[in-house]
Amino acid sequence: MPSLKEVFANKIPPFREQVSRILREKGDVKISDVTVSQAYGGMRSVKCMVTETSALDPLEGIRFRGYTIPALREKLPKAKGGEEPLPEGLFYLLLTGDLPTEADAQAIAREWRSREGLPQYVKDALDALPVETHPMTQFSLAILALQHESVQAKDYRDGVSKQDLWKSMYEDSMNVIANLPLIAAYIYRRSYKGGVHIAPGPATMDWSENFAHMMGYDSHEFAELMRLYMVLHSDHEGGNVSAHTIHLVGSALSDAYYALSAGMTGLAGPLHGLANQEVIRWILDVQEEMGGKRPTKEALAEYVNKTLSAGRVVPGFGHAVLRRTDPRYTALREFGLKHMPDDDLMFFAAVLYDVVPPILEAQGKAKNPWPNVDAHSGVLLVHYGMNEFDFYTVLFGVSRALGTMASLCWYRALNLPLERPKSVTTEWIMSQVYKD
Ligand code: CMX
Repeated sequence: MPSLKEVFANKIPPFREQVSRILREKGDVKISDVTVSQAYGGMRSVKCMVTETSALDPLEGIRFRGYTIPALREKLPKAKGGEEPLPEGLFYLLLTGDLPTEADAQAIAREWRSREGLPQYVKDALDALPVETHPMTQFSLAILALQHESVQAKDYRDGVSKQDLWKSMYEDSMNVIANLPLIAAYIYRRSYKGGVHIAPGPATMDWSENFAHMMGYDSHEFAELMRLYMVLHSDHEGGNVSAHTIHLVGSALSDAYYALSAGMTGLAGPLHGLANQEVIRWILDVQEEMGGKRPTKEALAEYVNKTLSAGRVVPGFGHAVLRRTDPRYTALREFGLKHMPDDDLMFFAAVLYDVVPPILEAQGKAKNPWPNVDAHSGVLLVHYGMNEFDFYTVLFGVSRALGTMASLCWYRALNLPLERPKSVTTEWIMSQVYKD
């Protein structure tokens, strides 16, 4: 059976040729225009970058290499005795575009486990920080510290040809992915469990199961949740803040560690990945206000209105691209209905689903009133006893590495150039739009 690196290597020449041909023959064809609103408004919907691993349709939601989430849950290999897809298989799909066999996924599981090894200096760097330091700060810093191990940085120094830098990018990507669960678990245990660490489990454990184990969660169900969680958060096309940051930083030939560390600081923003911790805090605040009782729709509506009148957003609702319920939300909801249908927070999530969209619609500002992935993830984590909300975005970050590292390998394989859009001044815009 060829290794993942060999399969990837074989895909590169024909795809390089295809992209060169498109550029040669159709390089001047226009695919997007930019309006003044888009220039000021965060470049919404401007089609100006290429990402192969996934595509986001406003109505249908995400497709990973053409596969919807329900299709992936059905088609990707599962762990022994498990029903959720293995992130190892998803990574194979994201990198190669092909569905993996069970043996392909197992080979990656073994390879990631064999690449584990967190240097002491990374642990020392983390231990030098106050324990209350936000877990995302610790996460980004630890990835940056690990840059010392970068194979690409060394290859570049040694004068390796640009054509071949994808090889060291692949090595860095696989190494960093293998070690993210160790970093994240180290942060979790030092921040919340008195610094009592848990060593990696036996090599037979898959990536997610071992991650759950090192955090201190050994149930079969929690390992299943981690597998699903790691698949769902892995990629959301190229324009979101974390993926775009990783692309931008990587385009300077910065290695995987620099790029990923930077992307994680973007994921830490409350309008992006940090929303998952905000949602659960917000729900628990509501629960407290209701005296711990299950809320009526009217009482909940009042609380939503109070949040909006205070000039705050309702976390977990809305999306920059999606215009329907996020299918990642639906997948998490299905997991909850299967494993914890009677949980109080499941009930809360259901009532919120009924109450929030009509209020946001009536307010008339949010373009999408429906829930996003963050509206449900915390509910499931709390059920299993993970109440450290500040840590949730780290879980998101471990997962987000899968899509963004696969993309970074492709950016390097295609030798995509430095990203350098043109900025303009308001004076220039005025000179263009008020010509008469
Ligand atoms: N509650 C209240 N107001 C909202 C809202 C919400 N959930 N979602 C959007 N709006 C408001 C925006 O704040 C904006 O108001 P202003 O014009 O006063 O600035 C207006 O509606 C238009 O926003 P939009 O075009 O619909 O949405 P954006 O693309 O600007 O922002 C997002 C998208 C996700 C940041 C926004 O919907 C939001 O803040 N949601 C709550 C936070 C959240 O759940 N984030 C997680 C997103 C998923 C992820 O990236 O992980």
